[in-house]
Amino acid sequence: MEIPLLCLCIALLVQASLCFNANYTNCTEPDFRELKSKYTNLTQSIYQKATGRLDELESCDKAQGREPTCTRDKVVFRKEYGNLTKQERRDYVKAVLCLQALPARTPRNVSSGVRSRYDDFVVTHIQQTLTIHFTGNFMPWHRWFVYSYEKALRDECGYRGYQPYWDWPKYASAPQDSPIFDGSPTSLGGNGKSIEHDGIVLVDLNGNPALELPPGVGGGYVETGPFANMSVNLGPVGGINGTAPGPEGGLGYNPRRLKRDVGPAINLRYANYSTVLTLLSKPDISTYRALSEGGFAGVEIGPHGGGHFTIGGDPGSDMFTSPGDPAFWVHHTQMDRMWSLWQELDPDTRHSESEMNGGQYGHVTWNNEPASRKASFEDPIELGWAGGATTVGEVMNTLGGEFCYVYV
Ligand SMILES: *[C@@H]1O[C@H](CO)[C@@H](O)[C@H](O)[C@H]1NC(C)=O
Ligand SMILES: *[C@@H]1O[C@H](CO)[C@@H](O)[C@H](O)[C@H]1NC(C)=O
Ligand SMILES: *[C@@H]1O[C@H](CO)[C@@H](O)[C@H](O)[C@H]1NC(C)=O
Ligand SMILES: *[C@@H]1O[C@H](CO)[C@@H](O)[C@H](O)[C@H]1NC(C)=O
Ligand SMILES: *[C@@H]1O[C@H](CO)[C@@H](O)[C@H](O)[C@H]1NC(C)=O
Ligand SMILES: *[C@@H]1O[C@H](CO)[C@@H](O)[C@H](O)[C@H]1NC(C)=O
Ligand SMILES: *[C@@H]1O[C@H](CO)[C@@H](O)[C@H](O)[C@H]1NC(C)=O
Ligand SMILES: *[C@@H]1O[C@H](CO)[C@@H](O)[C@H](O)[C@H]1NC(C)=O
Ligand SMILES: [Cu+2]
Repeated sequence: MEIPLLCLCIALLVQASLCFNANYTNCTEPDFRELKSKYTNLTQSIYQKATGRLDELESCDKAQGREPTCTRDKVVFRKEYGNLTKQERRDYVKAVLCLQALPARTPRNVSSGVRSRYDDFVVTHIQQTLTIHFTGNFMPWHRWFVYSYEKALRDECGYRGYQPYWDWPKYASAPQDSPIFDGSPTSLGGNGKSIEHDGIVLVDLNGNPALELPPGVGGGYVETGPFANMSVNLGPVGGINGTAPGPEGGLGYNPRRLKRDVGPAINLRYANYSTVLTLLSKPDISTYRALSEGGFAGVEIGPHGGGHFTIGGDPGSDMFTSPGDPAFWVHHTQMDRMWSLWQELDPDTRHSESEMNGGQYGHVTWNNEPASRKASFEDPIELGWAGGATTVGEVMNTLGGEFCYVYV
C-alpha cells in the first residue's frame, strides 16, 4: 500500500509544480480525465437526443400537413477539426485559400482595403462589431455569419464538407501542437514564430489598461502551413497591444503578414473541460452568457475571449478584425456548438425569444450602454456584401428555418 500512495503523491507534486514554468509546458487541468469523460458522455447524449428530435419534428410537420424541412436524410454534420480525415482538412484549407483568391464584392468606396471575397466577411464584421457583441443578437448573428461563410466555401469554392469546429479543451495543454495549429499542410497554419515577449494588455473601451493576459509560445509571424503567405489586408481597428490602428478606421488597405501567439496558458485558464461542463449546466441564457463571454476587459474573459486570445497575434487579438485570421471560424463554430448543445438540453424553452434576450447582454446596445430595448426575434441580421439577410428569430434552431445541421 505504501508504494502506490507514495507514487501518487509524487505524481501529483510533479504535475502541480510543472505548471509553474513560464510556458505552461506539460500543464493540464488536474482532474481533466474525469472531466473529459463527463464532457464526452454529455455531448454524445445530446447528439443522440438531437437526432432523435429530428424524427419528432418530421412527424409533427407531417401531421400538420407541412413538408418537413429538416429530416434524418437531410441533416448534415459539423465535425471537430482533428476528427476530419487529412484529405477533408486539405479540402477545407483549399476552399479557404480559394475564397482568399476570389475577387471582393465590397466596393472600394465602402472599404478601400478589401482585396478578396474572404475580406468581404472581415469588412462586415468590422462594420458591425459594436452592435453584435455583448448584445442580444450576438449568438444568432455569429451563427448566421459562420453559416454564410460555410455556404460561400461550398457554393463558391466547391467545398463538399461542412464547417469544422475547435473543441477548445481537447488541445488546451498544447494548442500549438494541435491539428489546427501544428503548421502542417493540413492545419490552419502554424503558430507565430517564437519570440521573446510578454502577454498583451487588454484595454477597456476608454483605452485604459484592464487586464494583462499571459503570453503564448509564438508572438511573431506565421511561417509554416498553408497561410504562411497570406496577406491580412484590413484592420486593426483599435490597434493591438499599443500598436497603431490601420487606416480609415480599419477599412483601409494595410497589407501585412499573419501573426499568432498560440499557447496553453490562456486556453487552460479560460477554455478548459471544467469551463465547457459548467457552461452546459447553466440554467438560463443570462448566466450562460456571463460565463461564455465574461465581462469586457474584466478578469474573466470567458471561453469566447479565451479562444480569441489563445489565437492572439494580428489580426486575431483585434475584436473588430479577428475574422481576418482563418482560425476565427473554427473558434466561432465551437461557440455555436456550445450554444446549440445547451439549447438541445431543453429544446422547448431554449429556442424562445426570452432565452435569447435575457440578462444584461440581451439588449440592442453593447452591455446595455446606453440603456436600450431588448433584442427581438424581428431584428434583422444583415451581412452586407458578405452574404444574405435573415432575422434573429429565424436562426435560433439549427434544425429549423434554413438550417439542418448537428454537431458530432
Ligand atoms: C518557452 O518556449 C520557447 C519556444 O517554444 C522556448 O524557446 C523557451 O525556452 C521556453 N521557455 C521556458 C521557460 O520553457
Ligand atoms: C514534457 O513532457 C515530455 C514527455 O513527458 C518530456 O519529454 C518533456 O521534457 C517535458 N517538458 C517539460 C518542460 O517538463
Ligand atoms: C461515461 O460513459 C461511460 C460509458 O457509458 C461510463 O463507463 C463512464 O463511467 C462515464 N463517465 C462519466 C464521468 O460519467
Ligand atoms: C472523434 O473521433 C474519435 C475516434 O474516432 C471518436 O472517439 C470521437 O467520439 C470523435 N468525436 C470527437 C468530438 O472527438
Ligand atoms: C459607392 O459607389 C456607388 C456607385 O458609384 C454608389 O452607388 C454608392 O452609394 C457609393 N457608396 C458609398 C458608401 O459611398
Ligand atoms: C504588449 O505590449 C507590452 C508593453 O509594451 C509588451 O511588453 C508585450 O511584449 C507586448 N505583447 C505582445 C504579444 O506583443
Ligand atoms: C510562400 O511564398 C514563397 C515565396 O514565393 C514560396 O516559396 C512558398 O512555397 C509559399 N508558401 C506557401 C505555403 O504558399
Ligand atoms: C478552468 O476554467 C475556469 C474558468 O472557466 C477557471 O476558473 C479555472 O481556474 C480553470 N482551470 C485551470 C486549471 O486553470
Ligand atoms: Cu464577432
